[in-house]
Amino acid sequence: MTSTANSERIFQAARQLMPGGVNSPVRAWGAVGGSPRVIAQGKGARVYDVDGNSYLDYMASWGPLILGHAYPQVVAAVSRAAALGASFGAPTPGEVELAQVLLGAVPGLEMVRLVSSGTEACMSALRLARGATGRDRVIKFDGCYHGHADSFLVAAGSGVLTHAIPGSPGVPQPIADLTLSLPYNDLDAVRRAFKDHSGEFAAVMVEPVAGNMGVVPPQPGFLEGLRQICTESGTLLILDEVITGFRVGWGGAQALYGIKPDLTCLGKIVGGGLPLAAYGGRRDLMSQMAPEGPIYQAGTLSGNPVAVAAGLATLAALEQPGVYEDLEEKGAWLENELTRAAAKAKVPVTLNRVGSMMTLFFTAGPVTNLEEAKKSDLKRFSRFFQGMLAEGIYLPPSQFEAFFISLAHTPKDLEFTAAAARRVLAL
Ligand code: KE4
Repeated sequence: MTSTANSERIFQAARQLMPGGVNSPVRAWGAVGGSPRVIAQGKGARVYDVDGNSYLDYMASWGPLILGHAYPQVVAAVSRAAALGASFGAPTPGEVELAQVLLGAVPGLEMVRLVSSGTEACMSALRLARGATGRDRVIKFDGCYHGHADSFLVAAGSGVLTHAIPGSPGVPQPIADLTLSLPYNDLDAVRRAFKDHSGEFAAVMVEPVAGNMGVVPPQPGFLEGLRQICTESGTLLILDEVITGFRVGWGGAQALYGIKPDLTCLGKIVGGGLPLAAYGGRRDLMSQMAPEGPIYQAGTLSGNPVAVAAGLATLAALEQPGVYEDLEEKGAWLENELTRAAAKAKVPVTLNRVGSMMTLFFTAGPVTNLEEAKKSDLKRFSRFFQGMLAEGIYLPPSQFEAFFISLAHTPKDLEFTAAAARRVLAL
């Protein structure tokens, strides 16, 4: 391992210019310590820091890079689009094509709107739910993260969890009071809430596979129960598929589990690593968005043609036959190897996985909700993170995040990763 002097120098300079030296809190490595690597380049399954160190990347930029970095067809499409002009603030042919692809792939989409981030997608879907139902309250789940809009920073996951931020200063209490956060996978808690506040909920917003407390799959019946409760009470079911969309399958988690939401949020993969996200769903709901309807949402760069080009090229590659079988095979192989390595080293772990997204929790488990996820030994996780980094494996710097396998990870890469894990877990 060569030095990290350039990373440290650049990061120290960054800390004088940007809060915590980063443009998003989880990148600061607060939970694992040490100085974040400043990344200069990505290529395939690897990223390279400014000191020339190379790492097998399982961060995938928090999910989008399912093809691996600098995928040739994505680079070519982005270059072509950029040469035609970066943005017009006008309809473009690419956004129509991407909308058609999304509607063809995701069962719950009858109409869609493109935006620039998952936060924007989720906050817009909630505003639509509130406007369409005339109700104000929303249910979310502890450990789930739907971006940083005020209504969602209540018992949120991801960076809010990693940095143990209770909610966030700056969120007005009357806004926070409209959000009820319940334990994930706890249908009885949901039923009680609807009994106590029947007719008051505009929406239930849920990650159909939670990724922001670490990976926590839905227990059998959980999503089906939410669907039924929402249908019976005129509450809208919003699936936040910003991570799971095109990650766990071509049609996302809603196709995998056979759940038809009223609204869906997408992000990450649909932009191929560029700033593009989307929300959509039932036509009778989406048609209430301005200018067709009265509910307002807008964006200068929404449907940006360069980001759309990256998204179209990414989805074209994912639509090829065998893609998700390949990701499932790689995920299952690595899950088995990591589980065996931990057992051999007598380290209590729980590995939760859906397809190519997984989390190795340092707790005996099970991990079916946030309370159980928080039983993880965070010091042990940090040692694992740092040990794997020293072996040239780049994992997300938090126990409460997912790590991702891309199409670019080869069997050799996975074997290298498993061997590194055996050494690090045995330390
Ligand atoms: P963005 O605004 O970060 O594009 O998306 C927000 C969001 C919404 N919904 C889900 C399920 C998400 O996972 C996210 C963002 N995910 C985090 C990491 N898990 C982004 C990383 C970061 O905050 O830097």
